[in-house]
Amino acid sequence: MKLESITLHRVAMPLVRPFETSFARQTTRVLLLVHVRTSEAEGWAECVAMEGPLYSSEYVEGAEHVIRSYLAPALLKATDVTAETVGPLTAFVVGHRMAKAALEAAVLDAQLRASGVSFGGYLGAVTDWVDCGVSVGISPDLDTLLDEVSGYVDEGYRRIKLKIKPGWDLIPVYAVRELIGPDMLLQVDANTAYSAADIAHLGRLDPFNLVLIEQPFVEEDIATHVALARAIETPVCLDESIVSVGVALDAIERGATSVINIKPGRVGGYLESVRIHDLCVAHEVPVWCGGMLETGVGRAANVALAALPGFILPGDTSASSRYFAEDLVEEPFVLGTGEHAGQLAVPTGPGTGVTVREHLVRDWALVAPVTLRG
Ligand code: NPQ
Ligand code: MG
Repeated sequence: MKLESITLHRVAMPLVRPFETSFARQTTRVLLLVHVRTSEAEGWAECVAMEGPLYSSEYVEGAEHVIRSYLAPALLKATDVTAETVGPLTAFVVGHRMAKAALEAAVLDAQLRASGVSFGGYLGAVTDWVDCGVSVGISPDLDTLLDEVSGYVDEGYRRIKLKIKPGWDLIPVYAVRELIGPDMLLQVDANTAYSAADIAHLGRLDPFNLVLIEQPFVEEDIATHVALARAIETPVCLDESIVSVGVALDAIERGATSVINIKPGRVGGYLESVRIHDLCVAHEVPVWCGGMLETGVGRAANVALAALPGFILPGDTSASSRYFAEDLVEEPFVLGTGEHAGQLAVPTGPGTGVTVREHLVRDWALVAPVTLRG
């Protein structure tokens, strides 16, 4: 395909409740949407970078800048752009995986719409419904936390993930385990808030029968994750550290991670996500799909990815209503009922299968859109 233009939209959406992690408290999701026009069809994608460089080094204005100055010019001057060529064409730029992933996903959406294939069909989905978990922020107090968790359990979520940090760990985990009972899946995510000195303390989570502990130490520190994995019973799962299939292989071989969280933005796209998925299947490492407070645009693609066979744990693929009162797409993600309680249906239409409500993109824009042409 020939890529004719790339339009960047910076949008702000209020969250239904503040979302607090060990690194930030967010009340609004500021996000970047990428809209491409090609010789064949149009495509949309969402860049998962946060407003500020707090989860990773990428952030919305940085992603816009690297797309405008480096990535878009390389793609707009190429004669044949497909999802498969976006990676090679942008490989000269070091890092900036979230920006690259958004471009690749937008091109993939256009290409699949042109050929009438869904994301799930293209990526290799094997199920029509995926199991959903929910990520629960750090609360001002225990009562608020338990109220929030009860609400999610009532909604049908199949797994609870608690955000933890030093000073907010054993007590909330104990209280939530008491509330939800011994059988419900429960896991924790520290977003790098601990250090090697906390290994014995983290071992005190073992009695709570957690599915996993996610990313306790800084992303570059594989060795301390190896030490933790040897010292405690709870499986260790890396998120921030896993930025490519190569790092995933290294972390698996070293015993730093026995479960992997795949976030397409973090690893540079859906194609790299499938490569990590395939690696994990070969090594019998369970995977699950992470979340970055996506609108329906990014959520649709994530739900399709989560339908691949290695995704055996429920993901952070929650319903749209977990984060937003109103979604940016005409088909908000709503949890199923009956046998599909706690699940989301994998979209079946061409591309992501969702339709962007462009008037909302205009109404919620923070700045005028920018269109780049060759
Ligand atoms: C995680 N996500 O797994 C992240 C991190 C995260 C669903 O827990 C704004 C945008 C705020 C993206 C806060 C979940 C965010 C964000 C946390 C991502 O580590
Ligand atoms: Mg995480």
